[in-house]
Amino acid sequence: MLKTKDPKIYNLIKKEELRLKNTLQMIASENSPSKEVLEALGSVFNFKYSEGYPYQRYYQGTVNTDEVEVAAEERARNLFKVPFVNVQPYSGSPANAAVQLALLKPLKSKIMGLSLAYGGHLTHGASVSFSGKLFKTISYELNKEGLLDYGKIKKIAIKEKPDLIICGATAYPRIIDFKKFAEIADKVGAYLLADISHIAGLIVAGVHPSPARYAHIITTTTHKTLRGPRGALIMVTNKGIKKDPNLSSKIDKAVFPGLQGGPHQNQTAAIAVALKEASGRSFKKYGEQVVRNSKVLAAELKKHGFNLVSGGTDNHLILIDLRNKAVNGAIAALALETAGIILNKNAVPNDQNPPFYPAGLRLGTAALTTQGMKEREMVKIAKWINEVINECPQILLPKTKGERKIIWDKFKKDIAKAEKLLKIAKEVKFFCARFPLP
Ligand code: DSN
Repeated sequence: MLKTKDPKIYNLIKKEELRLKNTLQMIASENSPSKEVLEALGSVFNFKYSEGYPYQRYYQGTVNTDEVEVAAEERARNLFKVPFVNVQPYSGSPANAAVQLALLKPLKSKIMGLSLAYGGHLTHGASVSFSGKLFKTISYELNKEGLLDYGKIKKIAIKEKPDLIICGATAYPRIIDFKKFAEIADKVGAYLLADISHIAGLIVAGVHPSPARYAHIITTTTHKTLRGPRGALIMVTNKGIKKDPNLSSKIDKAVFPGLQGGPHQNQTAAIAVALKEASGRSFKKYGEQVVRNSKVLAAELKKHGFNLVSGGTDNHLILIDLRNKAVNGAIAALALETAGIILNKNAVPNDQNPPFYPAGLRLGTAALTTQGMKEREMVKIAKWINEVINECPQILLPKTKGERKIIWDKFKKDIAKAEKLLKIAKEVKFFCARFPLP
């Protein structure tokens, strides 16, 4: 037993269970999968090497592994209504890397994606990631209202002629118009990749439009709103196959042997379980409730005087711009953690701050909704968030890194003792007891 054989790790697991139980999980990219998903994840499929694809492996003993991978593929194809899927990517970044390896020529081809500073992902062409280092890149931003400006995106695409346009984001609270992106990509002859990692569960639940008719390729992680284990899928659409009949086999080759070795088949089994769960009626209700909760939370935060990027939300996440409150995002995120509210600091459009001290906060309702919270609970949570932000010092961050660190370290010490926040943390703990983890 772990408890006796490795008490250190056992105790850390128990402490993490307690932390999850006693605090509000509002990181927009997190969720709690079911016990059944975790059972598959911890299963004997963890042992198995199975390089290759079902019925064409480089290792023996894959008779059951093949069936698991085929089941996951079949479930994903049915759920997302696509003709082809690869379920092997270890996570979202390798999935996007594989797509880029399959479609693009290093140093020659050009990627166009949403800028990291405006809610894009590292792998959408950010200069610090492989995608920005291996390929030419050009980014698009949000407009003054915090919205995707399709007219401007079209102009950039016509001028820059990218080979791959990526739509999808990690911090965009509004509906993404995949049809408009498709018109732009088609006009310039680019491939369109829809990275739906954040919204996959909402698409399945029918509360966000699907890109299946419009994109050539779709990638998604499986652990966010989709509520599975960590992992990812790469899907090729009918439109993608029409553009390039060899696209599916290019994707397969890019994942293995191009990028990865043996697939994590325990993860594949868990993905299969999650996909079955997501195809049920209750998952549709779940997705609807996620969005309802998000909208109520946004409306309540606005009543408390918070500025929200784009003015609100259509999906599972909200981006607060704290500049009118004169509180830095890093300061706010740590104060909220002290009060038992877990979310992340985030850059907002036109953010002049360094990335470690951005001006905003990103929060989501996917995990809270899994625990059974509804509109009433969102009203309460907005009130707590407001109380915490009102307790935050309005510190003007110094320009140099060293000076910022001194202020940050002092703040960390002080905030851990802030009575008002510790009182809220107690209330949060009591409140959370009514909403157990799955
Ligand atoms: N880290 C993920 C998120 O929080 O959105 C993206 O990879």
